Amino acid sequence: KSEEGRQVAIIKVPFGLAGARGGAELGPDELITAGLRREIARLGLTVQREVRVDCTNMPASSTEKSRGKYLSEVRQVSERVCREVSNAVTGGAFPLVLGGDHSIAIGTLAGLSANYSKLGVIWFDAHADLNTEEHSLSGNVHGMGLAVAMGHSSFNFSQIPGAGSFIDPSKVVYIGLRDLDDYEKLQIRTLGIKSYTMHDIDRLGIEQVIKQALSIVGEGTDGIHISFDMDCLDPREAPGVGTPVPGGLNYREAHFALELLASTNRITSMELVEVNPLFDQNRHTARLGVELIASLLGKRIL
Ligand code: B3U
Ligand code: MN
Ligand code: MN
Repeated sequence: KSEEGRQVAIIKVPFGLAGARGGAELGPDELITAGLRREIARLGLTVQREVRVDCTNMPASSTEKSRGKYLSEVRQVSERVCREVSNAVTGGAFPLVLGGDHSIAIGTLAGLSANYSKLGVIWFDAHADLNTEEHSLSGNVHGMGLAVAMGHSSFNFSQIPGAGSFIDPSKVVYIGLRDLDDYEKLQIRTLGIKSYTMHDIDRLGIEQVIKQALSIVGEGTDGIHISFDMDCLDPREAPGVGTPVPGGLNYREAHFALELLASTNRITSMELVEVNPLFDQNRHTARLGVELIASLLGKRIL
């Protein structure tokens, strides 16, 4: 794939009902205001389209009995995100999905799985997002996205119109974990999901972590998706998130990680989620989000 003329599809998903506290629905506009389109233009890339997924006027289904909060809203948004992501891929553009809380990954992964028969996923997050409605202690669906996409939830991923097959746990790698529920720890072991916790990053260094991660998601896959939850970063770097957890990635680790990924020319999509302007200062977190997207899209220092 040549850098020349690469097309990007910006897919904004202003949805925040599935997070722990409101505000993530303001994320996409905040990222645009922070200069995302200018950064993309500077890289010589073209924005093929910018779409805003409608996240309003969704009547909740009254009959549904579930411990997952706002599950029917998440379902509707997932269907719309799936459609837009799928359209972007078939239209030859790089899908760049802007959240929104992390539940929007359900739709992103549905749309990608329709187009890639074997998708690799690198999940940057303080959390594993591996809860199910039955096991979640919070009921917040943003903590369940990967479980849904792997088919471990009663939220039926395959019922999303256009969705492909479930995400294969052996092709998922976590980076930045440091806040896990007991059930999630058990699931990571049972499913054998490769995890680079903050402990591993301290021990190996971020370069080694990325190299190892790439050897896993890069082998036998026809696409690699980066799901980037801004709370993977240390709250000192990114205060504007819904659920900050101390001890995260620092500025240089995050940029270096995404630069290394970009240099492989193998990344086929990205989503950046959980920017929450209500807890930010001076748009700091959104600006960092824009910078990190630029690194993943190929921005270099020299
Ligand atoms: N694991 C907890 C906390 C959490 C997950 N994702 C975020 N927070 N952002 C839960 O609610 O499932
Ligand atoms: Mn997350
Ligand atoms: Mn998180």
